[in-house]
Amino acid sequence: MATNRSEPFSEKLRVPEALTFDDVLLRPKESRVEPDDADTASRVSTSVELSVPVLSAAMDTVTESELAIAMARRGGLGVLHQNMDVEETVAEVDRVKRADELVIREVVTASPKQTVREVDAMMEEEGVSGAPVVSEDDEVLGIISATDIRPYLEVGDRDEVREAMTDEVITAPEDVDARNALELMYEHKIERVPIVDDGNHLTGLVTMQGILQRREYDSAARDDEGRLRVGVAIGPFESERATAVDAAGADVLFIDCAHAHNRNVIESAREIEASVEADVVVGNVGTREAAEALVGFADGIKVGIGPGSICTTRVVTGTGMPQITAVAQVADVASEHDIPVIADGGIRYSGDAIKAIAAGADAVMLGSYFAGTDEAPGRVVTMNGKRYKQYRGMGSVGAMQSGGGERYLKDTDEDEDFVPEGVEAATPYKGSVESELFQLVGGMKSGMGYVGAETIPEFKRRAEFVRVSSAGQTEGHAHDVVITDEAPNYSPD
Ligand code: RVP
Repeated sequence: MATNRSEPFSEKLRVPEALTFDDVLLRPKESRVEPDDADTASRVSTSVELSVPVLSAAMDTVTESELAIAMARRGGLGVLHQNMDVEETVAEVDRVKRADELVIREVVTASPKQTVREVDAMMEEEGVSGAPVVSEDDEVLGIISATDIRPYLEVGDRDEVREAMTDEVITAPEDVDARNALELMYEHKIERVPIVDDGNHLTGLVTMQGILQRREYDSAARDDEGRLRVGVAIGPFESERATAVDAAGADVLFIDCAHAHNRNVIESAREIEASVEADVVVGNVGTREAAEALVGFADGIKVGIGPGSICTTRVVTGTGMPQITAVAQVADVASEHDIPVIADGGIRYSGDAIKAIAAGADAVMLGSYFAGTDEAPGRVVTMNGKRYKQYRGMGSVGAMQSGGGERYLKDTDEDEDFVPEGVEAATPYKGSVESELFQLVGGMKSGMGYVGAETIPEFKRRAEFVRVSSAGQTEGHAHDVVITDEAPNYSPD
């Protein structure tokens, strides 16, 4: 059959160059910025700012509520994966939202008619050391603590709570803030303050322990109500999940698709965006044209076609875009519309993360970097004397079989008949996410120092790249030595 091409095929071989992390380095510049003074605050979507612009990937071996809580407490953001049903996802969002709440809403209460023994057992079971005593219609009648109960337990077990409780209760109104609550606690030497409405009905509880815990995380990512922020991955056509997690208070929805430059995906993402309150980030894409198709409605654009450590998209489909070029192309368009860009995948070192920002990203997303931490799901396994955790692509056979490969599934995929675009693997066990984040952010801040930029916007303006040869790459790694002690932020593998 004749083709209608007007250009010779050989013209296709005049190809543009596309670069990735190892192809470039940041050019050092005159600086007065000490790494400690560098401020990494940046946006992940039009209305969500983070003090640490780092996201943990929406993968079933990376982000569930435990890692999402740890990330948000330290200023980053966890994105819950979509390999669970909608109810479970809502429960996971809830767990993050409740983790550091100033006002606890699900309060363990006692009834005045219960015996002290019953209340003692209940408090032990619920893991609390005190409880407001309320009437049947939730009016606050008193408060009881383990110390109030102790003398009664010694004299008899039939005593009712009303005899043991403190009935002059210090309460606070709904709009109490942490400082006022703490002042009340110090003034009255108490550890918990029930929150009440105008009719003295219980609406919540503030505890000293909760306030002190919040203080420890002073740069945490919090919403307007002071709750930790959380992101959720949504399949491109999953409006039900989107509506449910939006109602549960999710802050950013990530329309999660291996190739978001697809008309059906874009149409559906646009509808989802219009129907929810949360910001909606759409991805993944890797070209200027894709960015142009998204800037009209997306609150953020996620970039990455094939750079992931467990991703085989490029070899299976022959398609992809080296990540530094992909980020820069998308950022060219997105920045004109003031829409944040997230560089997703392929980041192995802190240096890669800050290079992605120099190329135009506002935040970075990492999978393998966090999969080995305690807070990621899955257990530690030992192979050849080294400890690992499982890490698998969401387009791997295992993830697709368990329902999580939504982003890679095609209509033609039957039950066991997949064309995977990812592998199942293991990643070295790393301990707590706290030290991993410390190293990642520390390295990024040092990069800002070398370029002489105090803030991320300034860094993006000042940063320039140089092209690195393969000899230059070799020179950049530890070379001609035998490493005797592992560094916490570098492994030659
Ligand atoms: P990495 O940090 O290099 O491990 O990459 C993580 C990213 O890889 C994810 O955020 C996602 O965009 C991508 N991914 C996840 N699963 C797969 C796959 O199976 N191909 N790819």
